[in-house]
Amino acid sequence: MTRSHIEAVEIRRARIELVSPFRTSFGTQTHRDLLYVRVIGDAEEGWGECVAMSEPHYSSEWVDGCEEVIRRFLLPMLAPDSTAESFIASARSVRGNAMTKATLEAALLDHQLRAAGVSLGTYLGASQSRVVSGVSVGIQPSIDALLCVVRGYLDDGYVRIKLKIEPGHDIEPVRAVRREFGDHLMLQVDANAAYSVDDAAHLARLDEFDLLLIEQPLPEEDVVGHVELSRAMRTPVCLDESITSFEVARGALDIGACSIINIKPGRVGGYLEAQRIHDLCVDRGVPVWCGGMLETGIGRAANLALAALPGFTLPGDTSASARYFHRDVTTPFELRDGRLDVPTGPGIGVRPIMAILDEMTISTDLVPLR
Ligand code: NPQ
Ligand code: MG
Repeated sequence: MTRSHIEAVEIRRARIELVSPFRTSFGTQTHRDLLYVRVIGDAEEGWGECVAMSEPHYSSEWVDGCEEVIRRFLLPMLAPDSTAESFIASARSVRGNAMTKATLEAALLDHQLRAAGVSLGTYLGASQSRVVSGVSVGIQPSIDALLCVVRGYLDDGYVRIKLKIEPGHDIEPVRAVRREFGDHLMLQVDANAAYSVDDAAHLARLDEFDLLLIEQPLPEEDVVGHVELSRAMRTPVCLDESITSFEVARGALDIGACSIINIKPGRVGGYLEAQRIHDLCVDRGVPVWCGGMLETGIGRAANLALAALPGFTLPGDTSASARYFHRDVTTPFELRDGRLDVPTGPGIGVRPIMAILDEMTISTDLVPLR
């Protein structure tokens, strides 16, 4: 196996506008503050994209904090022959900071797999060459606007719709979409932790709409509350924010907090941890799907490799580039028959188009290995 020895790491900050504002129960996003890590070796390089937001609204991490943790605590762990596996072993000494670790892990994986000539999909155990694509629909100003946006995505070919919900904007939008598009539409909702366990009877009113699942109704820390909620409603409960590691996933399944898991590599600390959670869920007969964090092409490519594993039996939030961006930093990912192709080239299989990325770039800093 060919090797490439790490010489330096580039920290790059950039910004990209969204095609339209994305409103969730925790706020409205109009752009993405990006952090990329580029591992530079003597033979190859590797890219990783951080999924943390500008502010700690989805989870406790935020992108400036991630950059600081990478600089102060993670880069000093690297040696010229570091691999994703050796890095993740060292990084156990840093608590939390899952998205931060996942960023550097992804860049190391891309670097080492490029050197070895192996695709990330092959490395992780992908069994599918294309991945069925769903789309996440933000909270809209009116029911009419919502129906119009959903119709547009269905016309694009998306095979599953996820509606963002919050208290005061839940039963009626779901009812309207179900009525307009029929019983066969694959439909699910995501509350981003906006409810409390006292809302169980209210949330059970969603049962009549035959949703695929309800995602993260209660706060991240309230794993136990989801047990009670799961018993109070027929709609399957799926956890997103709460699942921060393999151990939390195992515990949540053991106590019956959820029957489906949304796997996001960033949220669980990387692709290796995501693969372990996938394997656990396959073992338990628990369906999983790959979430999304509005990644540009770098993160999106890596997510497609993961979503191609055999346990990913539900459509994910791995949408086309055009769902979020006018111009992606890679060759754009496009839907064909409601699916996206899993990249087959070495590593994540794509590279940023430097002329485009440079235009979006705010700063770059080259940090040599000590
Ligand atoms: C979720 N993603 O499943 C997240 C939440 C989310 C596709 O619904 C900027 C960066 C804005 C990350 C908005 C989807 C975001 C973001 C929402 C993540 O809960
Ligand atoms: Mg979610």
